[in-house]
Amino acid sequence: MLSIKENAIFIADSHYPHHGDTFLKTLKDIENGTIKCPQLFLMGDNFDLLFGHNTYIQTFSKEAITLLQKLSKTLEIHYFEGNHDFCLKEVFPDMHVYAREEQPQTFMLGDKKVGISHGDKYVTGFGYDLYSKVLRSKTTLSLLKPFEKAIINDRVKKLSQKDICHTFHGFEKRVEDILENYKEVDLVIEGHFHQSKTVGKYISLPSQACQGKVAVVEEGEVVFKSL
Ligand SMILES: [Mn+2]
Repeated sequence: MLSIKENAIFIADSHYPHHGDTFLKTLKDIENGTIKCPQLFLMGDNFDLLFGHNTYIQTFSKEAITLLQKLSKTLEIHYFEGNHDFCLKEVFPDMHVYAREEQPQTFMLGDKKVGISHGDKYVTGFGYDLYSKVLRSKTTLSLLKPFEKAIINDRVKKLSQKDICHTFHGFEKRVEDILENYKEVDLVIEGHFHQSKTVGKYISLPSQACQGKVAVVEEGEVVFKSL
């Protein structure tokens, strides 16, 4: 089983480029050595809209994509696809990319078993499951082609105006339901909810877009911090 390394960084829900450019700045700092990390976890929704089988959508985030492709040649990067960024294996061939159906993955942190997922895998309902599957299929994305610029432009415009930072009332109850699916692990790390809080063994990562923070492993503990 793979291990989470000391000083590993978890970046979740950056929603780049519509909600700030901290994501790009962080990647540049990793490249130039200002930030040192042996292992990077991209926890999903790092891009506000990005998917494979389509070149037009990549033009919105070209610099960050190119930089990630370069970094992944020498840095161990694990990308847990989110609901805004998917079908990424062809975009990032040198990363470990986990599609929704391949999540969660289990890693070791010291002697603890850690379940890791973007956060939209469980307790979402049948409609969402079906929607996710259809949206993320190569066929659907290929069918979009004749209309792709109009559809993508419209989607991008709506997403860039969306208010994405909210307090999730009743979050503890949702966590309880999610944890029903994580009985075999000692710790769970997910993004998606933008809550930046820990509930029992459940770590809801900060959103880089909302709280401006990431998670870093320091002395074997997962801490939230601004870089
Ligand atoms: Mn999400």
